[in-house]
Amino acid sequence: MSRHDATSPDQNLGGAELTTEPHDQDVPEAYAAFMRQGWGTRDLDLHREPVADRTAERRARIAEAFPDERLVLPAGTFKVRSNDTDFRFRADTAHVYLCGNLTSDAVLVIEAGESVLYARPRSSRSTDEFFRDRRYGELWAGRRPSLPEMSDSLGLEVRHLAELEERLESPAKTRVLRGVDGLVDATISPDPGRDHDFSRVLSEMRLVKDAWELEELQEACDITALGFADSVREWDEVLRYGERWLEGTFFRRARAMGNDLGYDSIVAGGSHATTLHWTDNTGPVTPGDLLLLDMGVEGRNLYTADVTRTLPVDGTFTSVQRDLYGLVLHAQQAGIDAVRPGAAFQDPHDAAMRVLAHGLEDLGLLPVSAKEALDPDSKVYTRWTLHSTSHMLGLDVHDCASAAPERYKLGDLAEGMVLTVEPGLYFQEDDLLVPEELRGIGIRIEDDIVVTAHGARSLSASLPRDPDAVEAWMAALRA
Ligand SMILES: [Mn+2]
Repeated sequence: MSRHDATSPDQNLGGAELTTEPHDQDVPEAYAAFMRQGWGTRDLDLHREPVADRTAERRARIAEAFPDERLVLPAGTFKVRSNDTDFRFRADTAHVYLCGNLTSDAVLVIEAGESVLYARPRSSRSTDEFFRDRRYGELWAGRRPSLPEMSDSLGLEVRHLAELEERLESPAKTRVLRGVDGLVDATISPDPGRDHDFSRVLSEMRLVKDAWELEELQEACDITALGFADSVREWDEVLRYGERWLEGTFFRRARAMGNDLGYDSIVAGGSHATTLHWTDNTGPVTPGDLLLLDMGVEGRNLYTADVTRTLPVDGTFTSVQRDLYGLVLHAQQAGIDAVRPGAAFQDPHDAAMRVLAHGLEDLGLLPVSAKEALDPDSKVYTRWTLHSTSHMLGLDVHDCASAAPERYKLGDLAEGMVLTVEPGLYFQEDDLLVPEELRGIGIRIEDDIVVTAHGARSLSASLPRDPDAVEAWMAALRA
């Protein structure tokens, strides 16, 4: 069985085919034979992963939802960036949620009350893989944990990946989390209805976070706050090199204390802020402008923050900037105030949009009254607010994306859910319907809010939002 994944055609299962390059040196048999001998043993010092105490209960829950079925959840594999250069591997969210494994190519199988992780073992010294394979060889890519080491650190049975094919080919009613591993997808014939249902339940079981997950999200927010502070501390370099410097500064903090970024940072100076997902980050940072920073650290256990601040490049807001910023802040606070158990998921959005629509009416921009604009059949104010106010947050930045509408978008909030509240105002540079002084201004303020027993708590409150506090914070960091 060889891997036939569109993104990585030369992958292989169990080392049957080596991942090599045309410029690699020839390997005469004398060299290969010499390489295979004379190696000692060296264990990896792995601790038991904290998630290992939680995954058995999670697996029991998903098994209960689909009794008498085989559930298959791949970790996924590498994606090529260019030729033989891959993007850094990041395991699939549902896979991580259910077994905690972070290594590539592994596949979790849950069936009849038992779970097995099929994983790629440590490179054997009896084949050429360890010194010749660029993607999986130990001397190229590092030492993978052995199967017993994996089993100890994750707290479940682990078998060789080469045994997976036989397991998947034995008859059973099977559901697969599709779109993660091309080989697994190709091995099991699709049943769109059943597989969609599986994906939906996997999303819905992550809607409510437990205490440990909330701690992980808090830590991600705390590291994110440090990354924002790093950015302001380096303001002279930011002015010199522009958006690119900030992207690098935040990434350094994300790597130093977390796993990675939860998503590509949005570093948007001036009118770039009116592009909602400006991730080119190639522009200047210009005095007199605003700078929109939407950045989040993914922690070591892959929970991510998602925070936005809009800062005055000069350290102080102009009066026009301050007025608009105040309007967005007022809208955001109205949204946060609407977060409580039993409220509709849409309530924070509706609360924030009421404030923004009335603010736009006060600015004389709406072609109709705010009341009329807020009618679901009109929504004309959305020309300047563009996006929804909230999304779930967790292991994915847009978490639980496959949940049924009635459990998420059209559902109610419950204690333990974590969502963003992030209204914005965006006046495009070429928008002839707004006064010239507003064109090219984009403002968004975003915090990560956990639904508590009686209300809400912000996980990102350590970063100032109030305009006076923002100015004081910037001044202190730049001093
Ligand atoms: Mn967001």
